Amino acid sequence: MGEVIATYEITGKSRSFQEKAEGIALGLTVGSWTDLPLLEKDQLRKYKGTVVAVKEKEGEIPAAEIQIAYPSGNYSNDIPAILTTVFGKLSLDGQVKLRNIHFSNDLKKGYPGPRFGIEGIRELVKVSNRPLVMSIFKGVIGRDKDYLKNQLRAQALGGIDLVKDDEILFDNELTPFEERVRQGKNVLKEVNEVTGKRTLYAVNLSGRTSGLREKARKARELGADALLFNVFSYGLDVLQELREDNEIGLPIMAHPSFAGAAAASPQYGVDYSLWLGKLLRMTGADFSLFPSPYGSVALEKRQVLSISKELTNSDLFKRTFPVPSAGIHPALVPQLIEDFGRDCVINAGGGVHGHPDGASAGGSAFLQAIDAVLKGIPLTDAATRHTDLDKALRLWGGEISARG
Ligand code: 1AE
Repeated sequence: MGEVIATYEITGKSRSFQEKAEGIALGLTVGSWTDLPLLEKDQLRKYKGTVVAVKEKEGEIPAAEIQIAYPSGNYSNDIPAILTTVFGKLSLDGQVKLRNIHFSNDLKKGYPGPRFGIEGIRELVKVSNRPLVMSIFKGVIGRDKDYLKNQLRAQALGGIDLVKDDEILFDNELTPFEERVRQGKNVLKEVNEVTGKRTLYAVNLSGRTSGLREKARKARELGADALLFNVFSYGLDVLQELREDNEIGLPIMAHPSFAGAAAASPQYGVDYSLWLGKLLRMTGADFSLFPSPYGSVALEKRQVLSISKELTNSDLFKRTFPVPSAGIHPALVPQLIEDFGRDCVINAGGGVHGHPDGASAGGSAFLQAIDAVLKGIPLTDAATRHTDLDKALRLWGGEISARG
């Protein structure tokens, strides 16, 4: 089986990087190899990490990009073992950023990738050639089933493709998980009979890890469309378990909550493109949500573009839908399509519910904006013919500023 090659960015004293790289290659594999008797050295040689490259970077703070190859005999082919190998103790160093992990094709074959991928999801929502639109339940903690039903109905009536639970809505007495699935299905069937459009609903799969598999299978049995999952509060291997279970077999939407705890620092932790891009795709997410560069919680533009590239580049796996999110409103649609193309999901909570005429008009304003952009019509022109878009632009239109 092939090896993994990890790429790191390290800061420290200039010209100390080769030594630091050798220390990492040794420390994360055979440990105190150099002090051992000859016989043991020979036996351990094939397990030692190899420094592949050390490139000093230009800049005021001394930094270098280093690459280390880890032999496949050192770990089992699973994410917990590989992350522990390449960034276990090292993650505590505080001056090392894990930029990327290269997996050989042999290793990649041990991972499922998305079950549906972009093409499969497009078949489910019956939308072939435009960005999808998703909205989010808002303000539903402490509300009852009727409140949720009304919110779902309003969102779906606007023609939105997908509605997801808020990630902070957990199992609770007022709106229990199974009940949300049952009533979601009924409401969306009713709306479908009126509009001809079948919106999908992603229910938040939450609770203890030991109960997730059964809960997800039950959701499938009750007719759930998709699962929302707070992957980083549980771990990537839990996502993979859910993805690989054929009795679950539902699209999985990975929420980025808690991802910043490991990825937000520029100096240490894991790169966002690995966390919300490559590893989510390998372990089976059909959708990866991440903050866009334009909204309330923003990532830098180069970061979101590299996440999106990892989700959609040519690979052994199906493609994962990039879902730029957080503070999204219809005036941002031209910029989002310029950044992510047609194969993305435009996701908005406040930008749907905050529309002056309510969530249904909010959803339709997004669809009007998308239609205009794809036809090459400026939003302001389209707004003269579409009241919902016009009202959204009056509220949110204006200068767009990006982070980074
Ligand atoms: C990065 C995830 C965004 C999300 O889950 C969420 O709830 C966004 O809400 P709005 O669109 O910012 O209101």
